[in-house]
Amino acid sequence: MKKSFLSLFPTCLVGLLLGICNIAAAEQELTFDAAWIRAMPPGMKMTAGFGRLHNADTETIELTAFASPQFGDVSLHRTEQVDGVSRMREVTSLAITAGETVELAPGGYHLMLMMPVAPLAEGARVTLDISAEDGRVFRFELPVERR
Ligand SMILES: [Cu+2]
Repeated sequence: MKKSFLSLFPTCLVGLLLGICNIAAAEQELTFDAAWIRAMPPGMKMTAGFGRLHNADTETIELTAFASPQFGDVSLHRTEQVDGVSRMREVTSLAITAGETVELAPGGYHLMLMMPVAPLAEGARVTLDISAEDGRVFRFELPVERR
């Protein structure tokens, strides 16, 4: 019992070095809850991501850039109804006030992920970096799901 408890320490140190230990990712000021990426049908060159962005900080966080090593281009889009026609436009900056939650959902805000480096099967995970205007970068791991 005592031995297995102690053996956790070297394991976790290695985990931290490899970036797979959750301790380092705790207490982020920006959270992305219930986040997921839609699984792409074969041959599809773009997909969308959803979830709830929440500002747990005491000041406004202005999101200005989105990136993933698994996609050539990532941006934030918003679907709007214009004269009864649904269309998407890019949102280049999104300010989330302290304590505010912004929902990314089909028909509204969504991540637009284009030019996948490799096909992403259901169950894969996508690394997403969200940059703030003040230089902070928030990293998330999103599961690929078929819904
Ligand atoms: Cu879009």
